[in-house]
Order: sequence, then C-alpha cells, then structure tokens
Amino acid sequence: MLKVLGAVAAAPLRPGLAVGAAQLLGGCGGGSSDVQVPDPVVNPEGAPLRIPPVLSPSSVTATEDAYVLSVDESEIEILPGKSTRILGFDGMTPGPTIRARAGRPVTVSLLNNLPQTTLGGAPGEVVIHLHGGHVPSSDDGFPTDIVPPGTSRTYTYPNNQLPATLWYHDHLMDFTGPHVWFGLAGLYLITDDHEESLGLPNGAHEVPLVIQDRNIDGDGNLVYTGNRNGEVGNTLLVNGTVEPYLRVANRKYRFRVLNGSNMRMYRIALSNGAPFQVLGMEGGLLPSPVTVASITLTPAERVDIVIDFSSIPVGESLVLRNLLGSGDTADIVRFDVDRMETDDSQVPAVLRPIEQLAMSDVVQTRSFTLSGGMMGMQGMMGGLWTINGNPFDPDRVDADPKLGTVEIWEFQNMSMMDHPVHVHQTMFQILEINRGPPPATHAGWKDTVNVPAMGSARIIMQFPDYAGRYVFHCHVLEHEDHVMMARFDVIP
Ligand SMILES: [Cu+2]
Repeated sequence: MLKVLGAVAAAPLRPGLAVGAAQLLGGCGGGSSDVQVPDPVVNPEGAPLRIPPVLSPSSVTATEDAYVLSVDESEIEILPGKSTRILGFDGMTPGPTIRARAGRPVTVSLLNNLPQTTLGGAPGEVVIHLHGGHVPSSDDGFPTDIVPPGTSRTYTYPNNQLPATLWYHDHLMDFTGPHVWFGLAGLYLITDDHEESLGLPNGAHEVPLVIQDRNIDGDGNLVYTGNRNGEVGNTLLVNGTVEPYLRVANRKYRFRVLNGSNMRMYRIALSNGAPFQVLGMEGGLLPSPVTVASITLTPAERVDIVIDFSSIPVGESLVLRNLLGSGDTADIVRFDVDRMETDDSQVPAVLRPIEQLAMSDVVQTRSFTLSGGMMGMQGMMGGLWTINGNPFDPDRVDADPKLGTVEIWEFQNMSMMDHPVHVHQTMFQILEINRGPPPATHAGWKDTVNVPAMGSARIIMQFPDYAGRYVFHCHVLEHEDHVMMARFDVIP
C-alpha cells in the first residue's frame, strides 16, 4: 500500500479560500506533511537504461498524425522484484515518446482512466500541457482546463514551430507536483528535413535521458511529502531506471536530456572531464555547436548534446555525473563502451541560423517580482510563493501582450531560492541573467529561464499566431502549485 495518502490533499491554497495566518505559517520550512523520507535506494547491480518507446500513430492521413494516449494508475517494476504504483501514460513513466515533424499537425486523444482520487491523495483530474509547444490557447493545457476521470479529449498540436526537444506533462492547478512525481511526463520531439540532413547521430545513436529524482521506500512505493519549498528525491532515475547503464559503441551519440525533476537542479559533466557538444536547448538548434565541460539544467530545461566515445577503449566506462549531487545523486548514467563501430555521423559547424528578436521592435516592458513567503513578503516562509505579490488566480489577467508584438519581461527574484520561470505560448531569447549576457549555450530559443536567488533575468519574446489565455510560472512544481503562477492573455 502507498504510504503517502493525505500528503497533498490538504495543501492547496486558493485565493478566496479562508486560510488563517496560523495555517500559512504552518507551512514554514516547507514540510507540509509528516510523511517520512525513506533512505536512498541502492541497486548495486545497476539496470540497463530503459528507452521509452516511440508512440505509433493510430492513424496517419495526408495532413496529420493521430495518437491515442491513456492515463492510468499502473504497476511497474522500478526496483528488482518490487512493484511500484505510478501514474502512467499508456502504463509507463516516462510516457512513450511522440515524434512529430515541423508543420505537420499531431492530435492526441487522451483517455483519463484515473479514479476520482489518485496517488498521493491528488485528484484524478488531469490537464496535459505540451511544454515548449506553440499551441492555441484552447489546447495549451490551461491549469483549469481539466479532463475529468472517465472522460477523454483531443489535443491538437500544430507543430508550426522550429524542431526542438519538447515534453508533455500534467498541469493540473495545485497538483502538478504530485502528478508529475508519480509519473505523468513524456518526451515530444519535433524534427524537420533540415535537421535530418545535418548528419547528426540518429536512430539507435540518439538517446533520450529524462532525469528525475524520487524517494522510493523499501517496498517500492514512491513517496511524496508535499514539501512546498520543492520536492527533492534522494534517488536518481533516468527514463525511470535506477542506477542505469547504457552499452555504447566507440562513436558519437546524441542525447536529448530533460531535467524532469520537481525541483532538483543538475550540473551534468563526464567523469573523465572530457568536453561535449551542445547542439541546443529548449527551442532547438543553436547557430553552431558549443563545446562545454558541464552545463546546469534547472527543472524543465532541456539540452541536446553529442558525446563522443571514440577515445574510450572498448571495455571501459564513462559516467555522466551530476556535479551538484553527492552520494546517490552524483551519478546519472554509466556508459559502457562495449564495441567498435564505424561512425558515419557528424556535428557540422553550422546548425541553424537564429533570428534575433530586435530591441527596436519592443512595444512593452513588464516587470515581475518573484517572492517567497506570506502574501509576497520577502523571505523563505515556505508556505506561499507569489508573482508581484499575488497568488495564482485563473480569473485574473496579469499581463496582456498584443498578438504578434514583441515584449521584454523582467523578473526580479526577492527570495532565497532559484525560480526557473517557464512562459507558455512562445519561445523567448534571454537578454540578461543577473545583468550579464547569458552563456553561449543559453543564447538560442528558450522556454525556461532560471532567475537566481536574489537575482534577476530579462527575456525578449514575440507572441505570434494564437490569442487567448496562457500562463507563466515557476517550474519548481511545488512553487507553481503554491502558487507562483500567473495568467497572461494574448490580445487579438
Ligand atoms: Cu520557484
């Protein structure tokens, strides 16, 4: 049986809800439940890295690909011989990978088979958001656009955007944290002819790495405490695998890396200190590859990298490490070089030019203050996280950019925790982080920008094609749930 019931059911703070100061202070320090965190899981044998299957379309027409995807409570084996209850897409976590082509629409018919109340005491309602998708408001997964248990709905994704590493995940108001923690996330990759013509490693040499930290007890149960400062796990999973290894040939591989964790950050690096190449981040290819020895990923950030194993002798291993971790969160995945193979792939010096948004086109600059504490007070009260002092209200419009225009948004972090801000509807370019230019790896199209503790960030973006209501929010999922999110409407 799950030991986590009730951990989150009592938690949501909604505007208008009668919550006394004493209750708010009760969240102080973040531990909003008495659920005990189990010891890290040890799996000395390791396990072969699971690769989420690519979802097959249920129908393919001249103009679109149609998919069917179910959401269920399922039992899977994460630890040898133990059964783990999850919220799965088609019974798995991460869910199957959807592969799309730029310019060719995809429909996803979602069947919600969850009960009224599901794992962690969270509601069985779901909302699916295609993270990084440029999607009409009606299909974007606004946090109150629920798919009730026992019902289905079809999402349409036009894919009229640049090829990129996207992901889909639950976005239910107040309960995104537990829903994603228990499994509701998967990858969605968009490609096009140009990208395929570049000769990058592909097929079996293009591997997704969805990195998530979890707490798992001795019986195999996922444990969610509802920590309002951000849920942190002491065991790393990659594609749902504990202590994974991947057998590789001595050649180049492309990895689509997603930080799918609720709040943990990773700085990924190779155990031998060798550099690797960054092709792009959330919004697709950079103009040229950038060579780095490490890169930091905050929650929801993705990085598309190429690792070259050609200098590693057959029989030796290399570990992708997390320089911000220790103990059981230090090693992400082990690569065992077990064979020679001819490498016909390449990483060209020119990937795809990026059109820089022009400052001269900016029609509006907006400022947002990110605060932690009670009703916007500065500090680390742990109970409530706000934007401009306000908790999320789905009926209040906090920004109203005009369709097609270019704006600058400035974020000032008045709290002691980092807040990776994600804006829906469009990709942006980072102008400044802490008043300096972003690193070259972060200079392309992005959908998530980390606003450092007591620091700042400025981004520039255009809002093309789709009017309607959207949200932006902190992607530490418990900050988002409690309630660092705001609605913005793109005005026609
Ligand atoms: Cu945050």
